[in-house]
Amino acid sequence: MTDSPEVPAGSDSQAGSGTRSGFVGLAGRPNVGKSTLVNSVVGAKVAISSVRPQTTRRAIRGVATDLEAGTQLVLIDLPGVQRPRDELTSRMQHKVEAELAGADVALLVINAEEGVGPGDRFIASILLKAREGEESLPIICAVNKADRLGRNIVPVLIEAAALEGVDEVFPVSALTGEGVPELAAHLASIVPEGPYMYPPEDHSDQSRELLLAELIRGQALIRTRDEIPHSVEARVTHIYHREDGLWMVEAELWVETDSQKRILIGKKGFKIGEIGTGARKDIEQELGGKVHLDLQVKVKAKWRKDRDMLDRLGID
Ligand SMILES: Nc1nc2c(ncn2[C@@H]2O[C@H](COP(=O)(O)OP(=O)(O)OP(=O)(O)O)[C@@H](O)[C@H]2O)c(=O)[nH]1
Ligand SMILES: [Mg+2]
Repeated sequence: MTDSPEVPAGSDSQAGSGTRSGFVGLAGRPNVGKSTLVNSVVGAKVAISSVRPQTTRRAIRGVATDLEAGTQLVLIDLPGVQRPRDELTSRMQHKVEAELAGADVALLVINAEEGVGPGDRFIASILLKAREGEESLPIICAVNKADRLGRNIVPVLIEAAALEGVDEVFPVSALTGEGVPELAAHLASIVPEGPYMYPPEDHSDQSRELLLAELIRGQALIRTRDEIPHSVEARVTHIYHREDGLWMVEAELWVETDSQKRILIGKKGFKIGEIGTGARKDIEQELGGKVHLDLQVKVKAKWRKDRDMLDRLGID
């Protein structure tokens, strides 16, 4: 996606003269805070985050445009990388490699609290491999969760800078926003010159159905434990804006077994009620109006291993 440097910026008829715009692929172990960082740079909840590893399943693009500076970052929030275990995990990993191959900048995210470990080195090596195909791919490292360490972060910054291929290191806290503007400004300064790739008012490339489904899945993730979070998928089947202004949203939550379904529904429907209420609030925020959410729990045995199902869910 990197434009050839010989082409002068804005040389086509598009508005874009003097602007910079590019794709930033985020790579990192599960749970280091990639999605939280994307939301922080974008300034809106475009990607769900949770304490569960492997929260992100699809590559989601968050768009951050600074009209004053004339820059647009398209942040690709990727699933956390780890050894493939099943069809879902292995698809997620392939997605990461494919997206990185097309990125203008790779952003390696590390958890400051845990320091640089073998998993981070493995991912750094994937980035180096991606760079082989694209000579100029800069590799920037964000050492996240800086709020947890204070000044003790310095040794981690040094370890990160020593990783092969890493060009620059930034301490950040995606949660408090500390260090994020500096990181974003640096990224904006190194993406290629060229016109914006998304309308400046956009925050995300996801369809409304997908974004709302993710908000529902996010609530299911934070309110369940053990094997449930990995087995849950959400789908929005219908969105309808009634004349009286009420949004009607119909959605399904999928699990793989009857016992998971019982857990998700809970005693007297308590759990699903809690998930529904939380999701409704998130959806109201997103749609900017009152919402009626109709949420059904369904058993779809082995959906995570079913290629057709993964295709239909857009996890490719
Ligand atoms: N203290 C602190 N917690 C953070 C920070 N950034 C993220 N977190 C927390 O870390 C957890 C994981 O965040 P996510 O953004 O879901 O992580 P991720 O890297 O996208 O995870 P996967 O999608 O599973 O790969 C959540 O509980 C976040 O609230 C940070 O800067 N400081
Ligand atoms: Mg994530």
